[in-house]
Amino acid sequence: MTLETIAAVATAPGEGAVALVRISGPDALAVLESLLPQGTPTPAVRVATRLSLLDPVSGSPLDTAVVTRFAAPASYTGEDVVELSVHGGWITPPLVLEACLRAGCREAEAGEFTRRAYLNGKLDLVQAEAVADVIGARNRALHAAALSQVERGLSRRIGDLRERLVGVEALLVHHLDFPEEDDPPVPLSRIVAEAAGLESDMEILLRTAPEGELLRDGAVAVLAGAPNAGKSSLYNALVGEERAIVTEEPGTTRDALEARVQLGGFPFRLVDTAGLREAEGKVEEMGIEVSRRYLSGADVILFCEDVGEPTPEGARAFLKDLDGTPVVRVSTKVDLGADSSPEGDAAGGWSCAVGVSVVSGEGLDVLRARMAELVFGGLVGVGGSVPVLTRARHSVGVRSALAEVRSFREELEGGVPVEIAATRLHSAKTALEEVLGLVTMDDVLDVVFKEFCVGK
Ligand SMILES: Nc1nc2c(ncn2[C@@H]2O[C@H](COP(=O)(O)OP(=O)(O)OP(=O)(O)O)[C@@H](O)[C@H]2O)c(=O)[nH]1
Ligand SMILES: [Mg+2]
Repeated sequence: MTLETIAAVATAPGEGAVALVRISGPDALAVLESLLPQGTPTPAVRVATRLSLLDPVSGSPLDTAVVTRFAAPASYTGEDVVELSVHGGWITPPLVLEACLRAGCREAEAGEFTRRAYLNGKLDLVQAEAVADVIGARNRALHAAALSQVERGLSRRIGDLRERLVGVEALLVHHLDFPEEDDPPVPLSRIVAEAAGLESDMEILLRTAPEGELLRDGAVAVLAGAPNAGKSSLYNALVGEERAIVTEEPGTTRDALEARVQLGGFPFRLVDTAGLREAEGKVEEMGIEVSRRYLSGADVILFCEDVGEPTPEGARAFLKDLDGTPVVRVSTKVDLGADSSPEGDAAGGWSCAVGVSVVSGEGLDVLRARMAELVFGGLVGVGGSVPVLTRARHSVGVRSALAEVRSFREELEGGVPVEIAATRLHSAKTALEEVLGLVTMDDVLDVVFKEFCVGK
């Protein structure tokens, strides 16, 4: 339990109709009262009350606010909380905050309200992290996953896995209670089967991690192809503004350009690169080297080919070394009417083929949808209903729990004494508890709450 009372402006700075100043801690009500005119009745809990706020020292008017009080433990932080809805803008919110500080509280650190909520058992660690993602999300898919986490979707799933581990432990106890009997009440085979079931459910959850983590970082989509294939034009079309220089001269783009875009609701880092060919000069050579580096780190490649021009051998050669990365064959400039039917031409190592034109806009929606499917296929369509591991911290924990359960099962099958194998179950449980934050070190908390804004 913390004893300090904290305050912060919870809304973003700048002009706005309303701003929220939040106060939390044992002196929250006292701080409020020192801002009210003498004789103002104490506002009732959870009732929006319109009140005049005065400077606690000079008594000069600060603002007229709508005040809502929450009494511990029924508040966001679990402490006494006062929320002052004041006028927005550059002056009022900081002025009211300063008055609160003078009335005896200190300014909150980034994430401190949510940290207190976690420490007071209002949220587990997964939920607390998800609050930051709901606020910070710049794509709908991460927002949906985070919202489901705030609503305990992922916590429940991890909690269920933990419950089942406890269940296996209970079976073990029963098994150990009757060691001499030929036919103990719980046969080893049943315990092995339970453990195997747990393993496969953990694997299913872990399968969401690669895509879930990309929801936060954005998938790297690299535009590549021969010079003049129309890469920069497509880049501009997907970004929605003229970022890259487009000319009819081959070899226009030299440096790689990167932009964050949301395609089909999913986050991408779109990269335009120099056309791939035998370089004609030092600068171009360096540009091509950069292209190659981007290609090797890509989550998806858009290989652009001018529909009217055969791609030179040299340009495609760069793709050979990329095992496993999905490659979309993009036929560009289809408005020029060259006869080709790229659709469905998924043979020859391409993941799929799409024809596009930045002039007519043809094919751009199809391309966006294909990119989303290729990179985020497992998540497309699941919306917020399936729990998704969105952070390395989650997958590290679940993966280590899985490894422990697997070793436990293998040891049982290999004849290792049950009592010894059982320590694995305990470690697995601890790993899941760490994900939920049921057991945590302060340094983990520091990392989690560092990324918050002040006032949350
Ligand atoms: N008609 C038509 N012309 C296009 C289309 N896309 C690109 N172009 C033209 O093709 C030429 C090359 O386009 P860029 O986007 O610069 O091609 P690039 O692949 O980036 O070329 P480099 O940077 O030199 O490798 C320009 O003259 C564009 O106007 C299209 O969809 N339709
Ligand atoms: Mg270019």
